Amino acid sequence: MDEERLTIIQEKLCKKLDDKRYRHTLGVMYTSAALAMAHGQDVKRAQLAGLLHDCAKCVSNKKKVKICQKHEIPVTPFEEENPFLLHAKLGAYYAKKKYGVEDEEILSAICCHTTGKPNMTPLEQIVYIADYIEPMRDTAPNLGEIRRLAFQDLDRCTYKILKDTLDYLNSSPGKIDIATEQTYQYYKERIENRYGNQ
Ligand code: DGI
Ligand code: FE
Ligand code: FE
Repeated sequence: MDEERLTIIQEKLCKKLDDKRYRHTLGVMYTSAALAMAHGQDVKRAQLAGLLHDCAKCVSNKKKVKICQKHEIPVTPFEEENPFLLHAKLGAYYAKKKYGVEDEEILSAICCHTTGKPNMTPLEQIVYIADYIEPMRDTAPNLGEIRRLAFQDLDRCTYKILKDTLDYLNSSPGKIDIATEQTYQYYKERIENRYGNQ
């Protein structure tokens, strides 16, 4: 993958996303690259995954469901009720079909970037984390601590983000996707097994 390919994709995305989303996208791209450097991962692949993670974000919710059904992308009843969640799955589909990405790990990083999933690869964790900490983000609690953790320990950082996301979502009942809950439980156990109960 070369710089030219990244530039071509950026130009295309700039037209598909609103201005704020595009700037967030660039933030996630560079933050993914920085995290890849810190954790000995492939910088260009992290950059490409970060760049494309929200490529389906600016499709209307109604269309998201329709397009998924049309292309036989499975939609759970929870996703049908909360269709914004589908931008991740649909994003992976677009990355493949519209942006020519064939790297399965990049596609899966895009696919799970909103809820996470148990036992993510370092690349998947990097995109999940970069989405939460990129410089334009400023409302989440504990951002300072989470940003520092991101460069030190991917598992502990993933766990902290999931914990804070669940705390935030728990204020509105019936809002938690099973995937988010399962991911949280997985990383909770992983951290406990590593460090003992804390
Ligand atoms: O697309 P972005 O806004 O950049 O970020 P994202 O794809 O991570 O989506 C962020 C939102 O997703 C955030 O407000 C928390 C929400 N989210 C994550 N897991 C769940 C969830 N929302 C619901 N309703 N249920 C979940 O399980
Ligand atoms: Fe997203
Ligand atoms: Fe995002």
